[in-house]
Amino acid sequence: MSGSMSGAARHQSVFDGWTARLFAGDRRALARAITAVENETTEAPAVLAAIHPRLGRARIVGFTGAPGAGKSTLVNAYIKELRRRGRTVGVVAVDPSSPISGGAILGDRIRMADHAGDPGVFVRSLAARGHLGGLSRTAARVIDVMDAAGRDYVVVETVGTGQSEVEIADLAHTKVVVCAPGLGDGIQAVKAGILEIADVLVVNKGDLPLAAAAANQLTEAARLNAGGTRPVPVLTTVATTGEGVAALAEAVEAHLAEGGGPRMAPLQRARRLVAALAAQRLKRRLAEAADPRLDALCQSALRGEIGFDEAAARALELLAGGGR
Ligand SMILES: Nc1nc2c(ncn2[C@@H]2O[C@H](COP(=O)(O)OP(=O)(O)OP(=O)(O)O)[C@@H](O)[C@H]2O)c(=O)[nH]1
Ligand SMILES: [Mg+2]
Repeated sequence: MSGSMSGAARHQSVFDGWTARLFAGDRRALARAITAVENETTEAPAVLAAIHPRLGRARIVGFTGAPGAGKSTLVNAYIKELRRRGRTVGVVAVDPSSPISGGAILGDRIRMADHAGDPGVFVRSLAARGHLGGLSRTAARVIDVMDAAGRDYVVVETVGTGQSEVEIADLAHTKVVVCAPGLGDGIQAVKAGILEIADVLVVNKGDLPLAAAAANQLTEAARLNAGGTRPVPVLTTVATTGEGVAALAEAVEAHLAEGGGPRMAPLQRARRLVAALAAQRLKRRLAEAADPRLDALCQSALRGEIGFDEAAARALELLAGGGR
């Protein structure tokens, strides 16, 4: 068949052409690859296979925190700092709460529009998917595409409200938790388990009156929580002016250099994601199971005949063995 390629071969060579552009940093190829994995089009498996050998180079930095704490504004300022340092950036803004084109995503677009026209910055917003774990899976893949496309940093913004959706920020090497005065003082932070997940704590809106008090409370809470080990750094920023953002970038670098670092294997990330999704499934199955044996187990635990831990272990056995 000299001279004419078969359909499949032609398809493959077209595909090779645009993945080559993807790896060369072409924005349109990047947009196309992201759309493929986001919408799980017929091209998606080929994209995932093509990017696989190239994963694990980007530094992934997650920003999470209460709604309105200033995450998007801070991410915007952080991007500016990374660009000043000559780094290329991919941004994944996740809004688990709003179905499609929610106000927050629109807001993110506007706030990050500072970088419109800068080829070194690529922003993609993701909205919630209808099915369980869909958003985290999509986010993980979009991060991977940006990583494979050679972005030095991938910045992920998520609202941390303890919703049941897998915490997407878990996919990051370094997690920045953003608080604002009045929203997240020390005691609230401890209650919300913020100290356990944060690698860097930020009190944003440092220009507001209660910021210094909030920073003091958080610093003290972090010190107590560390129990003699080195506490999580607490920084104050004014995202709207960029004040404190260079120090934030330094704190992120310090954490990356410490270990969680850029070489945390994609496999490890995948493992975390699969474990979290499996836990969600189990939880749902246990909650929905109408199995009298399960009730009997709970009764036994209530009566103190077996421990709750033992009941949990047997419940898992029931699910595994019961064919349900
Ligand atoms: N005074 C002050 N206002 C700020 C600062 N940073 C952000 N803001 C304002 O706080 C509001 C919320 O900022 P966003 O960046 O949208 O906050 P967010 O955490 O991304 O919000 P969601 O994505 O909706 O959860 C906006 O009106 C910002 O202009 C700051 O450092 N100081
Ligand atoms: Mg935002």
